[in-house]
Amino acid sequence: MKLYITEGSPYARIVRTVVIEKGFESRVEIIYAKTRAAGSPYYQINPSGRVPYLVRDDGVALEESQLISAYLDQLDGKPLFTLPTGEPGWEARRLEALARSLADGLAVWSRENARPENERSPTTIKHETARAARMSDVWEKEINHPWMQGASHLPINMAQITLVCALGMEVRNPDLHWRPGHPTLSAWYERMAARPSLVATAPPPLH
Ligand SMILES: N[C@@H](CCC(=O)N[C@@H](CS)C(=O)NCC(=O)O)C(=O)O
Repeated sequence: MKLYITEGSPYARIVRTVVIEKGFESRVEIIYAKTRAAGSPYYQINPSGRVPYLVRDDGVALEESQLISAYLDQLDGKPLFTLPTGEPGWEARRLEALARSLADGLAVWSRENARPENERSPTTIKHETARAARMSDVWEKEINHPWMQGASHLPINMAQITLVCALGMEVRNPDLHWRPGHPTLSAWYERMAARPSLVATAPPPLH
């Protein structure tokens, strides 16, 4: 299988982390795609131009990090990320959605930062800065939820992976400072980000 990614995409990082957690490194070839560039050859492969994108061995291709993660998880018949039933399952989904919401806002902000300076929208940046601050406050409390608790040597879940990939965007955005005032979240992040799959997929800082 081929997995198209960019090094800075938190969504691609979610899937790359799943690949490693599943032990699928030899089955999934990682390919760097050129996104957001007119005429990119990647558009011949994925017309939407987005990553992550998994092209299966049978040629069928999948978009969307949640779908790709679920597909990979079930591929060997030994899923790692099955959710509990009933209320604990809704809590797990709620927390994953909350982590994804933070990632979505941070992705919009990063996209804005990547534009030429005279095309950036101060209104959008202000909006996303405020959203990230509110969401970090929420996560400072939610991180105590039993579903989020974990150590780098315990099994990991999709809400935890998604939140690490969202918060890890700090190295790509010099104006994102989610740590001050959030000691519990910061300590949690340090613990979780030390996990080998998350170390291996950490985005390189922007320079
Ligand atoms: N909901 C999608 C989001 C994917 C996404 O937004 N990818 C961005 C990179 S972070 C992208 O490929 N952007 C390129 C473009 O918009 O042309 C997922 O979870 O996979």
